[in-house]
Amino acid sequence: MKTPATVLGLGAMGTALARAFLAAGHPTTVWNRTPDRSPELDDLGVTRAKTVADAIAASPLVVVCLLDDASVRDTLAPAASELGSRTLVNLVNGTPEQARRTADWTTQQDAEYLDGGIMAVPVMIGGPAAFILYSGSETAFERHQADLAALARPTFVGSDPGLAALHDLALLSGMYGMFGGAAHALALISSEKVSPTAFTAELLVPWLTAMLGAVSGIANDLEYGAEPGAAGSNLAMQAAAFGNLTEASHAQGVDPRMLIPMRDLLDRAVAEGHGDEDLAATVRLLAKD
Ligand code: FVH
Repeated sequence: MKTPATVLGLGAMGTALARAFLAAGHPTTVWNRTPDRSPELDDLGVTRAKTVADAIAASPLVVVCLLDDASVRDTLAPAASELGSRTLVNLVNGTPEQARRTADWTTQQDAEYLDGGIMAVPVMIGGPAAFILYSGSETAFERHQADLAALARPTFVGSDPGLAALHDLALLSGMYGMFGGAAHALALISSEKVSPTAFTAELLVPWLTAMLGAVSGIANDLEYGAEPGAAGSNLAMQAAAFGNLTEASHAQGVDPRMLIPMRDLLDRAVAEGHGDEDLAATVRLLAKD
């Protein structure tokens, strides 16, 4: 028999997680603050617990997928005595500090703790592109790795419980930078009679895809140092050209707010003597704050 699993929280993500456990044959118990949410799970054979304590008692593997850190604390505290000898997997978005605090609290309840960062949207859960980052108890990860694979590809990033959140937030930072840049690009292109869909498919996506290669170059520079003469696009040149982005945005009636922080960072890098270096210099400036 597959390991019984409990899911606390039936929002969009918790529902997808419960559905994936059921699809993989895990006896699945759920609890949600608002009862009877996601009725479609009933036909799939889910067991609904009336209380958090009953839900935790039903399974050795307990997955929490609530809104935020405060809702996790409020939900688990009254049922703390049920946690002993179980593995608590916290997939709620949070900070490394919150993860470490919840890990300490969970260990005090004689339970094992894994923190997780879901790198997927609900529709991707159970599919090949989804992955979930885990940190915390390596023993618990090894014990439940096959069970957790029902949700998404499990990737262990270290025994410090804060590491999954750190990786998660770093990946989301990259994602929001891309979305912010794409939002500005689309605002700029929409200031003239240009088709946003054609622009995106034919130009923006291929351009961003090509530029992803440059990110690996930045990482190599950070880890191994710059290759001599490698700065083919030095920062002084980039800072000089960047003014055109903001000036043209104003002229087209587009708010340049997404671009200002990058412009300021490039200007600072040049002012501090890094004009002949590449973008790794901007990472070093950010990391010094
Ligand atoms: N959905 C997504 O695209 C992202 C993908 C990456 C990971 N995130 C994180 O997953 C957590 C849950 O997100 P969600 O999408 O399931 O969120 P909602 O659909 O808004 O559901 C929220 C659930 O939390 C329950 N809840 C809220 N506050 C409390 C509380 N004080 N006590 C107990 N439960 C609470 C809520 O219950 P109800 O409103 O139905 O009664 C839902 O079950 C989240 O950390 C994302 O950042 C998702």
